[in-house]
This record gives sequence, C-alpha cells and structure tokens, in this order.
Amino acid sequence: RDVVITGTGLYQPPHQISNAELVEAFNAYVDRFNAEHAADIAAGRQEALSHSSVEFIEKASGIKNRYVMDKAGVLDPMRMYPRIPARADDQWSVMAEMAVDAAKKACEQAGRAASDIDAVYCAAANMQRAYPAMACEIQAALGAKGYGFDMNVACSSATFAIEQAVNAVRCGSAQCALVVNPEITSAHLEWRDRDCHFIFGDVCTAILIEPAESAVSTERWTVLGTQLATQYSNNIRNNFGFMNRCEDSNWTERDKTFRQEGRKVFKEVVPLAAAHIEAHLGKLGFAPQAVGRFWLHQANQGMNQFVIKKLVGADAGSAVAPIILDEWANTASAGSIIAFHEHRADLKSGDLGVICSFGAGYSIGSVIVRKQ
Ligand code: CO8
Repeated sequence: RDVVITGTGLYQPPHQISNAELVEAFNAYVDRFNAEHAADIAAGRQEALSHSSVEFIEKASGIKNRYVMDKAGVLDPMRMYPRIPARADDQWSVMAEMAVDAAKKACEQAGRAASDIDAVYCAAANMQRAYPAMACEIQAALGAKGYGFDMNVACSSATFAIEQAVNAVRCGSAQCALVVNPEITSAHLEWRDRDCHFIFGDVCTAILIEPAESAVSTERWTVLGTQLATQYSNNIRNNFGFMNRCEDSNWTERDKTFRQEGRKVFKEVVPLAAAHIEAHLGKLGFAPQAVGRFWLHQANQGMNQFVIKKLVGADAGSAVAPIILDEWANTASAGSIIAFHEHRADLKSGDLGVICSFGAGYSIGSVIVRKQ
C-alpha cells in the first residue's frame, strides 16, 4: 500500500546564540586559559589556545546562529557547556518534552490526535539516558498506543527511522507512525575547541507517517522509496558511554565529546552523498534534474554547494536546495527535516523531492517523496 508523510513539527529551544556572542565567550575562555597556563606555555609544556572569529565561522560553515536549551552555561567562560538541571524520575525528561511539543505540531498538521499514534521512533545522535527507552516515555507522555524504540545513527538517525516507520506502516504493523528527533547537541559538543565550537545547535523535529488510504490530512507526500547506506569511519567520533567507568576514564576527557577530522569528512562524504542520491533516483527511474527540491543534511553550506552542483548544477541556498543552517546550525539528524518542514509549501501536486542526510558512521539516508 502507498505510504504518506502527513505532517511535520518543529520545536524551537528557548535561547539563541549569535556568532558574535559565541566568539566573545570563547575568546574570554581562551584568554583565561592562556593566563592560567602562562608559565607552562612559556616553557613549551602547554600549547597556547587561539581565538575564534566570526568571519572564519561564517566563511567555513555558513552558520550565523544556533538555538540552545541553555545559553548562560554555554557562554560562561568558567563553564562552557549548558546547565540543564537533573529531573526527578517522576517528571518528564527534557528530550521527551521537546519531542512531545514537535509531535503535537505534526499531529495538528496531519489532522490526527496524539492518541492515534501507534508507533514511536525516537531517533537522535544521543539519548538522554540508557533506559527505559526515550520512545517509551514519549509514547506515554503523548498518550499514544502501540510501541516505541530508540535509534541512533548520528546525523542520519531521522532518515533511517523514516525507513523503519514507512516499512512498519507498509506491512500493517503500524497505522500512524511518529518519528521524533530531539537533538540536544549542545550537551555533547566541545564548546572549548575552536575547531568545532560553532557547529551545532539544539532542536526537535517530528514526522508523521500513515497509509495513504486512511490519511485525513489535506497535504500528503507519498514515499516513493528510501535507501540507507553506512561505511565505517572514525573521522567523526565520541567515546562517551557506559563503559567509561570500567575504563577508569572520565567524562571531562576530550574524547568524551564530539570531535572530528572536518576536512576529511568534507572530502569523503560529499562524493558519497551525491553518488547515493543519484543511484537512488536512478533506481526509481528519475534523473536528478526531475527533482523539484533537495532537503539536504545541514552540516556545512559548502558541502551542500558541492553536492547540489554535482547533481543538478544549481546553488545550495537556492530554491532547489534550501539552507537552514545559517539560522539553526548543524542540528545533527534534524537538519534535513527542518529544511523539509520549512521549505515545501510552495511545491505543487506531482512535484518530486529528496530528503537526504549524511554524517557520522559514515551514514547516508535518502527518502524520495512526491507531493500528492
Ligand atoms: N576561528 C578561527 N580559525 C579557526 C577556527 C575558528 N573557530 N577553527 C579552525 N580555525 C583555523 C584552523 O586552525 C586552521 O588553521 P591552519 O590553517 O593554520 O591550520 C584554519 O582555520 C582552517 O581550518 P580547517 O581546515 O579546520 O577549516 P575548514 O575550512 O575545513 O572548516 C569545518 C572546518 C567547518 C569543520 C569543515 O571542515 C566542515 O564543515 N567539514 C564537514 C564537517 C561535517 O559535515 N561533519 C559532520 C558532522 S555532523 C554529524 O555527523 C553528527 C555527529 C553527531 C552530533 C554531535 C553533536 C555534538
């Protein structure tokens, strides 16, 4: 049976940080660090840290702003990470709250009640806790039925979850599947490293997936196909995990937050992503030129520039490949879904579109849709 996307929702965190604010706090941290370690730096035992700059950030990434769950902690040069108080076990968790907000908005668009949902996929680059699954909590907070489970494929978590949801609906195990992507990237970003401190932002996206025959929404996007691929790489890595205690390592070590070989990622992932999209479209009998819109992963404007030039010769940031990372930064798995959420209203019945993520793993996921 035909499967359709019937609604999307977007949760916007309470705070935003401009590049200027970010750089000011970072440079204050650098000055303090260098002053505190002046003797070691002079003796060659410690490398001095360098300032960041607004010009570099904009030129290297296209990012101008990011939303975060807590601004004060991030911009405190004595702290440099968000302050998000722990909650009691009988309160809804932060990720669940974000997911419920985005899910309710998606339900509203789809003309559904939260109680219609019978499958919940919580898909994100990091989960707030080990267990119970976040998805079970989100299911309870929404008053949804059925089942829920968590998935992590880093930046491709959303597209990989869409394939699971589409298959569940197609084979009849779910009638109304919800994919949510609560990304609290600010909690696993290393804000003290100038190579990456500007890259990420927080958000939550939601997507509702149903059989075409029972959908009640006026707007429907038929899922023509999904294609997933992974290829192991250590170039984006985070070693935080439940084994840290046994390793006698601790969470303040540099390898317990996000780190990457940005240049290598850029070079290796661009050709993979372009070839993946082209092959997936070809499998369904379409040329890239037949596509009305590409909602690409939002990691770096230059990266999307290369991918879209290779595919159709257009510019990223144009109508065919909208950019949202100037406002939202890289939101891990949610980026391509934000682009889909914000930039689809003008497409007409019959138009083709591609949602595509790429990132750590490496992982690439594409979803080809047609507006009904
Ligand atoms: N300010 C000023 N100068 C800087 C700064 C800064 N902030 N940072 C670096 N520089 C300097 C460098 O030190 C270097 O100096 P030198 O030439 O003297 O060595 C120079 O600027 C150039 O640095 P780079 O080569 O690093 O600069 P690039 O032009 O390559 O840009 C980017 C860096 C922006 C990181 C770029 O390489 C990039 O975007 N690459 C792609 C990365 C990518 O897409 N990664 C995907 C990650 S997302 C993902 O998969 C999800 C992971 C899970 C989420 C984690 C959430 C926390």
